[in-house]
Amino acid sequence: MLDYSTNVAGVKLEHPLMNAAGTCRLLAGDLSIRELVRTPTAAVMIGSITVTPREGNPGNVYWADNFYSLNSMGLPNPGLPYYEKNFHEMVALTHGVGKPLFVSVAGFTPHEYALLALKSVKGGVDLVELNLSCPNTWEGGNQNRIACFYPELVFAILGRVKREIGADAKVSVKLAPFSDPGILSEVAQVLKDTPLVKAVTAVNTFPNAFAVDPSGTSWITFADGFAGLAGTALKPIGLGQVKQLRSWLPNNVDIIGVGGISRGRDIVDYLSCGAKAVQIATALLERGPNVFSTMLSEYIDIVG
Ligand code: RRO
Repeated sequence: MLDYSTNVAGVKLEHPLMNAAGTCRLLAGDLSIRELVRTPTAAVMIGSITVTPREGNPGNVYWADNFYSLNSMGLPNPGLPYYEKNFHEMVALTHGVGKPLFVSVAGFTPHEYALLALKSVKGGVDLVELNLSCPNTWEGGNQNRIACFYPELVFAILGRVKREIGADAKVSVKLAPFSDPGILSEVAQVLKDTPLVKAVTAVNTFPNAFAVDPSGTSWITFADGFAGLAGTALKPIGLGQVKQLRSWLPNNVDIIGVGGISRGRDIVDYLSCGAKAVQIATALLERGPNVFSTMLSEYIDIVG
């Protein structure tokens, strides 16, 4: 038996491929935990979850073609009470098939991040991904800031979470794509200086992309059509972010690559730039759960 196993943040994975946040939120239904545990995904990632339930943004909030996807989902999820009630069963289901359960959490304040992280750890999840990069929430007509672009805010959130769950907890921080390498290096320095951070997930979608249909109307109807861009078009950006982060972060901080991964070749490319594992969202949403076995056999064909 060949060994394709890897390790992120001290969590062993059978191979490097798992689903990304934004693709699985519930115990039952479409792309639910029950469905994902029947696939060869290396881990099950749920969320992002928030303290209070959210319906998500109204209207057409997802669009994909061959080269990219756009979404303005707006964090739809049943909220922390649902997860507190169900973490036990979720963990039992995933551990029952030998997979770890990861949860992506999204707060609106440092306190909310800490609360979500604490309840997740108490619920028995194997890794908490702090989503500091959601591009799609608006309040009173104003778009919320994306936390990871503000090094002082990143510092405050990490400090608050560390106080609540301790520096030994298994935590990854999900970042947006940065166009300014200077700010990315500052944020990397903050991550490096916080022992809580065992991994970085790079990258989230590129904020406020826009596309029109042939009649000139935006595909996305919420927020004037602005939406996060993912899919194949994001891959060179994701690889560049992973490579920069790998050069700045110490070896005890792992990188989980995400952005435009849809073939075995893409997994190999992310690993060659320094990722230890990878996540898929658009490929999974577009092609369904069979995508894991297809991509894994392509990956194995390449790496032997
Ligand atoms: O829910 C969303 O709109 C969303 C989130 Br939280 C995120 O982190 N990234 C994204 O593309 N969409």
